[in-house]
Amino acid sequence: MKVTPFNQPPPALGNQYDEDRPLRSLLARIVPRDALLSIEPALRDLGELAGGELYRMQLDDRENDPKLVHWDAWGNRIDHIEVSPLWKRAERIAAEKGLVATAYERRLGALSRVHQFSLVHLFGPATDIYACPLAMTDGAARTLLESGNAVLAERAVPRLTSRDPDRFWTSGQWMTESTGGSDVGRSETVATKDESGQWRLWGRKWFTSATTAQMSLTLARPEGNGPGGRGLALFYVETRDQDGRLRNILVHRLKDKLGTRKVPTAELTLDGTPATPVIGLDSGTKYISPMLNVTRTWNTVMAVAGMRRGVALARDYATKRVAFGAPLSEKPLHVDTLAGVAAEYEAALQLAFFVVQLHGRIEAREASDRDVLLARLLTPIAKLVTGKQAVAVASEVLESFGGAGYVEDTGLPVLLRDAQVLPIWEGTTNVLSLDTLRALGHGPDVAAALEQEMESRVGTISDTSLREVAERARGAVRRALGWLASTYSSSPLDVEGGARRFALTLGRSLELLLLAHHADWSLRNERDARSRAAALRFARAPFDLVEDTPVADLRALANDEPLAV
Ligand code: MFK
Repeated sequence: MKVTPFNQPPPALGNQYDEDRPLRSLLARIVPRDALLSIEPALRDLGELAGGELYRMQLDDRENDPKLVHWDAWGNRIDHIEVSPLWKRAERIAAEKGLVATAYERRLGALSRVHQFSLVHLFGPATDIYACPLAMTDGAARTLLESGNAVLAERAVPRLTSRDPDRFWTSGQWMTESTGGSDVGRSETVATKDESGQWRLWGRKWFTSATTAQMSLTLARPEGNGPGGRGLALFYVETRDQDGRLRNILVHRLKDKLGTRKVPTAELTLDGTPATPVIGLDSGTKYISPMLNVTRTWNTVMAVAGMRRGVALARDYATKRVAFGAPLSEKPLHVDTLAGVAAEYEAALQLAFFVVQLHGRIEAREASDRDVLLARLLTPIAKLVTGKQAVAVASEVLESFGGAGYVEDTGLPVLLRDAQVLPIWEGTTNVLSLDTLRALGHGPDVAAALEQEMESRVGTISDTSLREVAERARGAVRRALGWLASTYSSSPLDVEGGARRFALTLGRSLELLLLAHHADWSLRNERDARSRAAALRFARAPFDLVEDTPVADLRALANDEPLAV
C-alpha cells in the first residue's frame, strides 16, 4: 500500500504593513491623518516587499554567508568582502526607499523620525540585519552634523543620506578593541601626524561591523594624550582610495558569530590609515555619543520589529497546524502563549516609538526641555528593555513551532540567533543600566521629567481598568526612584548592584503606562479593545523588579564566596 505522507504547510507572511495592527494604530494616534495618508503608499509598498519577495529571498539566501577574499589571482592583497545577494539588493532598496534619507529630508517635520523608523520597522526583519550598516550610516551623519565640522559634513552627509544607490555611502563605527567593547576608554589605537601633516591611525580593531562601508568613524589616541575616553579623539576615515584599494587597512578575518552571520564583521589592522580629526583631539567617547544614541534607537526598533516578525510567523502557523483535533489557533493554551508575546510586542512598540518621537522633535528643534531630558534617559532604557524582550519573544516563538522551530531550513532558528545580539552590541544591558544612572545623575530635573510625562498620560486615561494598571506602573517607577535616592546616599555599591533591576523596572513600567494610554485612545477612537487586552495582559508580567539585595549577598552568590550567617 502506498501511503502519502503528510506535509505541513509552512508559515507565510502577508503585507507586513497592512497586517501590523499595533503599528497602524500607533501611527493613527501620533501622525496627523493627511500626513499619514501621504506616507502610507510607501509603507504599504515596503510591507509588501517584506512579506513577499524579500522573505522568499531570505529563505533562499539562508546559507550564503559573506566571504573574505584576501588575494587576487595575481598575488595582490585585496581583502575583498563578498556579501550575500540579499545584502546587495537591500543596499539598493535602502537607498531608494530612503531608509536613512527620510530622517534628514524632514518631509514630516518633527515626525520625520517616526516616518523613517516605520520604514525601518518593515525593512529590518526582511533584510538579514542590513539595518546594521544603515544604523551606523545614520549615526555617522548625525555625528558629523552635530560636530560642527562643516568640511566633513559637506563631504559625507549628502552621500550618507542619498537616495541614489550609486551615490549612497554607508559608514562603519569602529570602536571595539580587544581591550574592551564596553570600556572603550582602554582603546590602544594610536594616531600620529606624518611629515606632511596627515594624521595616520595605527592599531587593531577587534569587532568592526559592516567592514564594506565607504567610510567610518573611529577612535584613536593622539600620541602624547592621557588615558581613558578623554584621551581618545574621534576620527573620520575613508576606507578606499580612488582605485578602490583599502587605504592601509588589513582585514584579517570575518568573525564566526552565533547570529547576524550575514553581517561581515571583521578584525582589522589600521596600518597607518589616513584619517581626519572630526572635532578636537580629545574626548572621543563624548563626541561619538550622537552615534551611540542613534544606533541604540535603531537597535530598539530592530528589537521591536524582530518581535513583530516572530509574532506574524507564529500567528500564521497556528492557523495551519492541527494538533489534538483542532488548529493551534483554537487551542486555549497555545492562544494564551501567543497572547503573551503579542502583548510584549505591543508594549515595546509604544516605548520604542515614544523615544523615536523625542529624537524627531529634538532634531526638528521643536523639543521641550522635558523632551531633551527624556531622550537622554530613555534611549538607553528602551534599548536595554527591548533587547531582553526580543530574545525572550524569539525563544517563545520558536517553541510555538515545536520541533520545526529548532530546524535550520525552516528559517526559524535564525530569529533567535539574530535576536541574541540585540542585548549585546551597542552597549550591553549592564552598561546601559549604568548609563541610565549616569543620565539621572545629571540632576533632579531628569526624574522630574519622567514623573511629569507619566502624570500627563495617566491623567487622560478614562477606562477604569487601564487607569488602574497605569497607576500601578507609575507606582513602580516612583518606588524605583525612591529606592535610588535612599540607597545612593547610604550604599552606592548597592545602587550599582541593583542598576539592571532598576532600569528594567523603569523600562517595563513605562511600556505598560504608554500602552495603557494608547489603549484608552484606541477604545475611544478606533472602537477597538485589542490594545486594552494587550495592556491588561502585559500588566500580568513582572514590571516592578527593584529589591533591596545587599551587594555582599550578590557577591557570595556570584563568586560562591562564604557568607556570614
Ligand atoms: C540593528 C541596529 C543596531 C546597530 C548595529 C551597529 C553594530 C555596531 C557594532 C558595534 O560597534 S558595537 C560597539 C558599541 N559600543 C558601545 O556601545 C560602547 C559601550 N560603552 C559605553 O557606552 C560606555 O558607557 C562608554 C564607552 C561611553 C564609556 O566611555 P568613557 O570614556 O568611560 O565615558 P564617560 O567618562 O562615562 O563619558 C564621557 C562623556 O561622554 C561624558 O560627557 P562629559 O565629559 O561632558 O561629562 C558622558 O556624559 C558622555 N556620554 C557617555 N555616554 C553618553 C554620553 N552622552 C550622551 N549620551 C550617551 N549615551
